[in-house]
Amino acid sequence: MDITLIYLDFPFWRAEVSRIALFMGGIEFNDRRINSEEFQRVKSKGFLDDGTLIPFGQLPVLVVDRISIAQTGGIARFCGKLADLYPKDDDFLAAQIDQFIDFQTDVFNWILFSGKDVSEKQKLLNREELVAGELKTKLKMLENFLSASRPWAAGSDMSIADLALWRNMGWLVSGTIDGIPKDVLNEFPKIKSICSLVDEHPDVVEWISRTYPKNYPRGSFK
Ligand SMILES: N[C@@H](CCC(=O)N[C@@H](CS)C(=O)NCC(=O)O)C(=O)O
Repeated sequence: MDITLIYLDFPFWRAEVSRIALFMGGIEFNDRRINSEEFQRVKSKGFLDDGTLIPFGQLPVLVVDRISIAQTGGIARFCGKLADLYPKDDDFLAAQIDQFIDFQTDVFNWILFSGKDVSEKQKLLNREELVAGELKTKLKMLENFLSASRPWAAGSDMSIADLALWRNMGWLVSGTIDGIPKDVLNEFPKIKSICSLVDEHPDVVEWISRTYPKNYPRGSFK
């Protein structure tokens, strides 16, 4: 199987969950990173400069034997199955994992649709209000939902749910998002514990040392 994962040249969770799953599973793939300039130019056309199809004009895209597929969740599940980080024959566990993947999209959307200086007219949430209100409320719900007796988000083993949670929470506490404090996870030990376990996993450490720029603001879970 010839696999290429296409995304921009940074470790955002949408791509990272699948990149790391493939790496952990020892699945050979082409980690294709395009620059923002090319993406901005081609996204409305739906094709990269070399003719590769980008369905919906969005990234990530996975190309398997020259056939493109889009959407973070579907790509992550496919890569997760190849890497044994997502079940092939346990539909209920699969759904349990899916809920954590979809939650990451919600977190991203709250950030996307909020801002530092927003006017009443824009009807966007101010970041401070977001942090104190919806974000903390939902993170608390996530915290309460995670099991105290299990190290991972779903099931008894690490899965793509943990990879997605780790990377998106790392972005949240990285100090690079206007108005989101680095200590936003401080009240949530179970979330931090999963993120620390992923952060310390030898394959993840190896992947980071191979692909992340030095001093990349990954966020800390200590
Ligand atoms: N629903 C898509 C959304 C992907 C998405 O929004 N990707 C961003 C890059 S992180 C993008 O391609 N934005 C360009 C656009 O939507 O026009 C998914 O889950 O993969």
